[in-house]
Amino acid sequence: TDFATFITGLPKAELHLHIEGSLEPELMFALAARNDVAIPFKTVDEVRAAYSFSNLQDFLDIYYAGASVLITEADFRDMAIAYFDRAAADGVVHAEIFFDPQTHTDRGIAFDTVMRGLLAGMAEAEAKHGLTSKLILCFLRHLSEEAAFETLAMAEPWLDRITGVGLDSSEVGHPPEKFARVFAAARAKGLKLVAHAGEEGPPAYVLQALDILGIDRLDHGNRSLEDPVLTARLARTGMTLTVCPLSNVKLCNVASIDEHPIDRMLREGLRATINSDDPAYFGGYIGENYRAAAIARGLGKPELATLARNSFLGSFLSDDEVAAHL
Ligand code: ES4
Ligand code: ZN
Repeated sequence: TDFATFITGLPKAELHLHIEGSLEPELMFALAARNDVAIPFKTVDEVRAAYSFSNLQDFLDIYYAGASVLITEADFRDMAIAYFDRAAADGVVHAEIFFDPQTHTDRGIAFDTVMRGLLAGMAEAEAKHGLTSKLILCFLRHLSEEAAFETLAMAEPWLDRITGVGLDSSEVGHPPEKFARVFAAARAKGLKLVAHAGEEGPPAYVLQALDILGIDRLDHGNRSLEDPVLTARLARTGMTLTVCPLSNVKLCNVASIDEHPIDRMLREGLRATINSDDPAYFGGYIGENYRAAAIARGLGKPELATLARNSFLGSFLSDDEVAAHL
């Protein structure tokens, strides 16, 4: 349709994408065979049937199991190229992608293997599609502060190729304040700071991410809407929210896409963006997230253009690079 063509044709940045969450079942099977890794599924259909979640932890258990097929540099490169090809087809011209090194280093995969593979995929995406990208290293919040510091130390030789650090995995019970010191250390190294907050956790976690971690960008942030003072502050300060509509539906953070608050976020003056989070698990890449949200919440072309514009304003590109995309 005309609407779908408009969305695809809108140049956009993707700011909330876990690269391990882009691993499609077909590639998971291919890598399992290539590496002789056992997975608890016989067919691709069986895998997809298992992708029914009632909360974040349900999903995370399957997501970490899926990542076990990633062994070699070529595996990380192939996964990244598959994502960038798909993103480019949806009109993504810039992507700031999360990776979870602890998911791999804890299985005995070298940090350098992960980096070399992802960087090879990123270079290929730029050559093939003109799609630029940046890396954001996420600490797993269900693990310790000490483990996060060890991960930051492993990243040290690569810091010129890592734009920022983030915080993901199980939110409730692992508040941002647990990572205050490692975020301060990352800031001192010149890294940008982002954190998942207000996905399942309360508005108080968003406040901690702002006031204790000092984040530059807020991942999800949905539950901020429960606190009018916080909402007004996020709007006033121009904080970018990386919202993921289909993720919110699949993880039961909203009852259905028809009740997604993306339009309310825009009306409240929040700098909201639309992103895919873990597209292989949540049923759609960024274009499908724009389409589903637009149809469900009656977003028109001006709102869609605002969302795409917000994605560049909220990116970690330089002011000149942002201006070139607007
Ligand atoms: C994630 Cl949706 C989501 N939330 C928290 N952590 C994650 N890791 C991958 N996807
Ligand atoms: Zn996420």
